[in-house]
Amino acid sequence: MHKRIKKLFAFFAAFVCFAAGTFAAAPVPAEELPLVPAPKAVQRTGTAVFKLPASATISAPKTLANEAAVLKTILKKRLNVSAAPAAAGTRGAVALSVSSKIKNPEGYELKITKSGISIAGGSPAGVYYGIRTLEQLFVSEKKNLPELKISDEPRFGYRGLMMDPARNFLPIEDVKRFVETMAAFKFNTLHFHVSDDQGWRVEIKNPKYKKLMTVGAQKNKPSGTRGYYTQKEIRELVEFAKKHHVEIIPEIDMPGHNMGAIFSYPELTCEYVRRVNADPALLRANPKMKLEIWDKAGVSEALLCAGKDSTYAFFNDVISELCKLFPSKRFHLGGDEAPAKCWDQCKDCLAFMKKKGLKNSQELMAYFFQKNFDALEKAGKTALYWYELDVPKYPKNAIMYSWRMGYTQQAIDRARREGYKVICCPGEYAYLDYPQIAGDPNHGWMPLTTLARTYEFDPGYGRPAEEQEAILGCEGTLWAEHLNTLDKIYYQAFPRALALVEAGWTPMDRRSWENFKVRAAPVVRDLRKNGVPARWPSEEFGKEK
Ligand code: TNX
Repeated sequence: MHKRIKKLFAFFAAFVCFAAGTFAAAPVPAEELPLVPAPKAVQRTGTAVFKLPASATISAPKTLANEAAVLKTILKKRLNVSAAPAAAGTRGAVALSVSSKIKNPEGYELKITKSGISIAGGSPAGVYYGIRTLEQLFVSEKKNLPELKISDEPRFGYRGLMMDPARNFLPIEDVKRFVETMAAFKFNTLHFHVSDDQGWRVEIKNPKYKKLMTVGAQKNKPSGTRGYYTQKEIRELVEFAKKHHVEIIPEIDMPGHNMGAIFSYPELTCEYVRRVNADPALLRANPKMKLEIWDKAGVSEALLCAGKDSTYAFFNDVISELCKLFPSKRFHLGGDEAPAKCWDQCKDCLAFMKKKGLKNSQELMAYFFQKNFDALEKAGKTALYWYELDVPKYPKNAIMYSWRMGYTQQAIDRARREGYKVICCPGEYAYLDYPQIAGDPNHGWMPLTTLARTYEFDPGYGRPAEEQEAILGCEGTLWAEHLNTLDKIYYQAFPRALALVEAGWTPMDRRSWENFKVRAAPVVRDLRKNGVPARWPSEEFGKEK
């Protein structure tokens, strides 16, 4: 009896070991591979693996030389695999191609079979995204790649992050690093906010505007830095970003948020603001009209004067240089938080309104937008704006960034009625400068925006397909009043930017918060191992292993 029990026990033990062994060897279910954003379709196609050799070959047409170089760098960095081009006419261990069968230019198909890896894209961008997906497989599977097929394409064509070196100047090298990090997760746009009350950050060569750099750029910058980007640096940034399929959209905010320019050239603001600054009593009553470069957060009440031709001439001069510098077809003209108090008191604005038959300062605002929109259009660009509810009319074909908490649905309705397009960056989901957990650097009034909250975001708001045609995509903002280093920016951005890009990339029926946590945890761990100080959300992911 005793013996029999022993035997039985041995049998059970053997069975448990066998079962456990099988379990350990079983491949990670396709749904749990650490891929963020989740691809549209992942399928296991067999049980074999393809083992990457220590030196691998890449075959790619000349048009994909950039993508082949990106892949080569990744192979070296991730797996210490050196890569060389495959001999002409032969297929490499990794084969890159563009396929006309893939209709979405950002779409791709990644196939791993026991004889090799192939990535076909709808365009070089699609191939790039296939490579970035493969890189995520390297993180978990190393050189042993399971047979599978991934067919993927983005839900929205616009997936952006916004950086704000106007508030705190960030050296160009840091911007480039950030661009590469965001591109790895399939963001395709950097919205670059380069002027505000805290500084003017981009070189203008026209000698008339020298003071933008010598005065407007000289605060809120790390000591020893210039405080603005030279045109050469911007060109290099644009080139670098292009290699990573990231478009840089510049923003010159106006008529508000522009003390960098106004303090350099006070004639750009209303005569009323200058009157206020010359009179201590008036200034005490209007402290936010003070002419000074700001070094704190807030909204200045000194606007560019909309009632003088010279302001429009300034705009034309500056914009014509910037349009050449930034090849993007889109140009952001700000338009947010512009209290029109100074326009209502300004002799020039009042006379101008009368002359043009404009009933009030909000009509003047619409006029100001339209005039600048037209000038940009002549340069072949579309103007983009932060959507404000009280602006009576925006230029037709403008693109609106919906940002105010709780107003995006309204912005979408208005866009559909009036023919605009919308990019969704609602404060309640997409403001990555807001604190992500109690105890985070909490900037007073800013609401808590957790990772789970950001994950809930559906930029299409569950609307029928035809209504979603007005929506171009989504963007996360990293306003930088309190972010003066790249590390702080990374901490705010990640992991929430992973949730956000999944909202922009992955179809809703492929998204699940529980599944996201499984996929994202190894990705965040990998970021942290590689020098990106993302926040580890232990309340969601558990203790970091
Ligand atoms: C509002 S969002 C602003 C920014 C601030 C931000 C702080 C927007 C269009 N304007 O100027 O930096 O709040 O979160």
